[in-house]
Amino acid sequence: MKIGIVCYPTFGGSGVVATELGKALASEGHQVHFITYSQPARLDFFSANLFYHEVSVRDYPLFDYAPYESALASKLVDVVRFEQLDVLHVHYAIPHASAAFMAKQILASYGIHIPVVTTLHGTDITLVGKDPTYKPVVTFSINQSDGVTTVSQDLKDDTYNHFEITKDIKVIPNFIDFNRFSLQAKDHFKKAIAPNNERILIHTSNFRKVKRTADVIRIFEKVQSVIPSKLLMVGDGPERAYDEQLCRTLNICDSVRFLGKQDAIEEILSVSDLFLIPSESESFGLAALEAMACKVPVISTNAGGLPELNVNGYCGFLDNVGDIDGMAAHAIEILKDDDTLQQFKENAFERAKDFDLKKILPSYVSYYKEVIENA
Ligand code: GMT
Repeated sequence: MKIGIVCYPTFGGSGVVATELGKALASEGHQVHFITYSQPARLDFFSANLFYHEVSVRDYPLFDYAPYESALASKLVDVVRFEQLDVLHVHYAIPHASAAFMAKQILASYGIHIPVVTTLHGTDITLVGKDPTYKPVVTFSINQSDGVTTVSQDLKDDTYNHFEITKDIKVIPNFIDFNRFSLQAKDHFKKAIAPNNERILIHTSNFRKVKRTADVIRIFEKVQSVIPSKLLMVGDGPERAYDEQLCRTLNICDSVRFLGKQDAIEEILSVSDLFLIPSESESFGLAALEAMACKVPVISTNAGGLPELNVNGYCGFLDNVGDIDGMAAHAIEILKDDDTLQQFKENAFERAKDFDLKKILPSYVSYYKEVIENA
């Protein structure tokens, strides 16, 4: 197949899923065309089946806001026509689904029919999409898609609950590529972070409010008062400055390292003992799956799609949003002795195998075929 993929090219979960999906499809012999405003973060190598088409937005003094959606729709028309694509797969509804609808209408005037698959990733529904600013456009463009997928059953339910959707939605969960995410020997790095063999806790995110990163710090503060440990905060975003200040207030700066954005996240996960993801809402929790693939158990909230990934008492624990005491107690339970920790680590790895790329990729391929046949 010739597949067009539209996504945010950043480190965000939806962009990562889109890029990894495109790479995997290309390695299976499909021709994959990424259409986005800059080179996707993880598309940093050459493959004969991978193409990148840049959407450039012409600025003009009249514009306070340059019209990206129109530029994207125009680029989609161009790429679909000249590359003769079979299907367009857009990740994150805003504004990709409506741009794809616009392109589809324009292409129809050339006698070209292009099926569109929209994958909803989370905040495009739970936070941004249901805001009245975007809701009519999001609802319309989901209903006009030829196929719609969500990354969890919970996000599917949310979509039906908050929007008037007439389409069937298929759940295809996030996946993990074990070729990249697996435990690596990084003893020198572990020694540098935890010279006295302290436990290492880790959080990775974009430090947005929805991630409740201050809860990470507060949970850690309780854990380190019982078990010698260190905390790695990976990523960057609006809450980081507050979190750094909170570490000072709690007098734990010596035990917390803010590492900023990191490419080789699997190396940092490889030295970690416990992943903390106390999010307010999380449609799936790809970051937690990446941790589990590297044998890191997970303390999470029971929000959104997290219960579809994290299995309580097996590969981690789930607590209510904001239950800092509960999450700290469960963290201590996992970290309290080597045997317990090792068991949770093995279980985390076993659970991650359910989301192996090799198992999930065929679902996308057969869904494309179904959508193309029925469109
Ligand atoms: O986690 C983020 O804030 C990034 C966000 C995105 O849209 O790029 O991630 C969402 O999509 C990921 C991939 O499908 C999911 O694993 C994340 O759970 C989801 N984030 C939220 O729902 C907050």
